[in-house]
Amino acid sequence: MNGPVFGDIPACQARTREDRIAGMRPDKALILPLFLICVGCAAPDGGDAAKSGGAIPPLPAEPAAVAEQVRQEFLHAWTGYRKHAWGHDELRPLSLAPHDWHDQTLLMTAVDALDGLILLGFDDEASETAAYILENLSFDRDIEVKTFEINIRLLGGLLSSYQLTGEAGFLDLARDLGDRLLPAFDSATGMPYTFINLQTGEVSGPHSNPAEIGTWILEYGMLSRLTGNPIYHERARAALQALFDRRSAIGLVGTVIDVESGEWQDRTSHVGGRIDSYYEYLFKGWLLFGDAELKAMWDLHIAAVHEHVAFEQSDGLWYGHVDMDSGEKLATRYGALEAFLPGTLALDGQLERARRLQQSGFAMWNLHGIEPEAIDFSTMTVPDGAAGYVLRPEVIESAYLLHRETGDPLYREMGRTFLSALIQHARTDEAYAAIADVRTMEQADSMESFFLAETLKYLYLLFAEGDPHSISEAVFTTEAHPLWPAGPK
Ligand code: DMJ
Repeated sequence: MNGPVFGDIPACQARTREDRIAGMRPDKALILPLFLICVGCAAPDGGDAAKSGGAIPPLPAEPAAVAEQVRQEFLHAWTGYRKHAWGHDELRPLSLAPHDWHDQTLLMTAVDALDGLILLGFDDEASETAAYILENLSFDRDIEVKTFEINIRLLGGLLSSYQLTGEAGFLDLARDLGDRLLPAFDSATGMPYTFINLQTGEVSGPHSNPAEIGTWILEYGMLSRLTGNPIYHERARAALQALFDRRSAIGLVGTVIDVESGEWQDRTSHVGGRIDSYYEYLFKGWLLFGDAELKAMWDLHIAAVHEHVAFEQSDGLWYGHVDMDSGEKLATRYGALEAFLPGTLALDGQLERARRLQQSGFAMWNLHGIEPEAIDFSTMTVPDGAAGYVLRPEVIESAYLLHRETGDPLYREMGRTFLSALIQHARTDEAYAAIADVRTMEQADSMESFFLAETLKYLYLLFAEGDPHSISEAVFTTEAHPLWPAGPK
């Protein structure tokens, strides 16, 4: 299960830090001009715009027309997968070859994308995909998988597809997968191991992290609700509790923990990868199941996060890296994964912070015209090894949720910037490709399944009018699979 490998390409930035900061706190009137500036500076070698023949046409004015354009981009990416990688986990969009994470396929992109095909109204493609999954997907495989990824991409996808279609086969597959993942929770602490063999149940990887331990309650909770078997919910809930009980005296968690001993291995605290969706699921576990204890756990953590992990700078609000015990500030690093937080804060009604942090995420996007994996926000530079963009959704997810909660057109303007940049730099003739280095816009041969499952879904919903499939009543999993407390209408 290898992610894309990014090249080591020198920076191209000529602007000073002050110039960048000045361009990063745009008021509404400045957003479009800034976007044009960023597009102009983003690809010194001519980039993908040159490859695809120059300037892209402007986006339509009407939100519904932009939503339709996103639909067409979704279809474009889906068609590339359908044509070149059907029956496999992923498309490699530059070599136009299929890619499987393991020796045997788990149909990752098909399962991850199916509820999106349904929500965006691609009925024929959805029917064909549903039939293919039901006929061909099997979890009786002698392969070692990453428990977290399989849960969020596959179990979450199957549950959403079941709620949207009522097709019993999806619930059968979800139950089978849920059962196969259960032995992962048989550690001394009840926190799940990182890996499991789907056929033998053999576990490995005792060093895990809050995100991978704490991102189960939505999927396993819904599996219990739909099957009537409480075991899944119980195991996910116990894992959350075990993790919460190991918080520091100031209410923070670290980055790596041993699920056998319960000892922290890395005591760095932040809101990015390896911690992010633990916090997200405490809040959303309350939203979906009304579990008031989860809300209290979220409240305690998020107050500590605001107190110790937030960095107030002259250019705005950021969240960096601190020591989980002392709160000592360790690094001024913020990234594409951290950008989920404004959306979750918005759902909790913490709008002022959410708005300010989203502006920082937007500044990160505009630094080079597409966000890198991370920046050092004290210098507004990209650290070594963090210049890639793997088509991540989080800053778009936050724009969607902020727009939903505030109605402020600012967030659709951000969405236009995101969509234009994706079309200009990440679109290929046959699909979409990750960006190896946002300073050069060189593309990478990867199209993660979350590009369809999350990035384009949130972009579509940001502009869609009405309430397709009563989506406003759904709670989105961390992989953007909507789950409805009482099913979609
Ligand atoms: C997705 O698989 C999920 O959103 C996860 O929580 C974080 N990483 C990717 C997207 O960036």
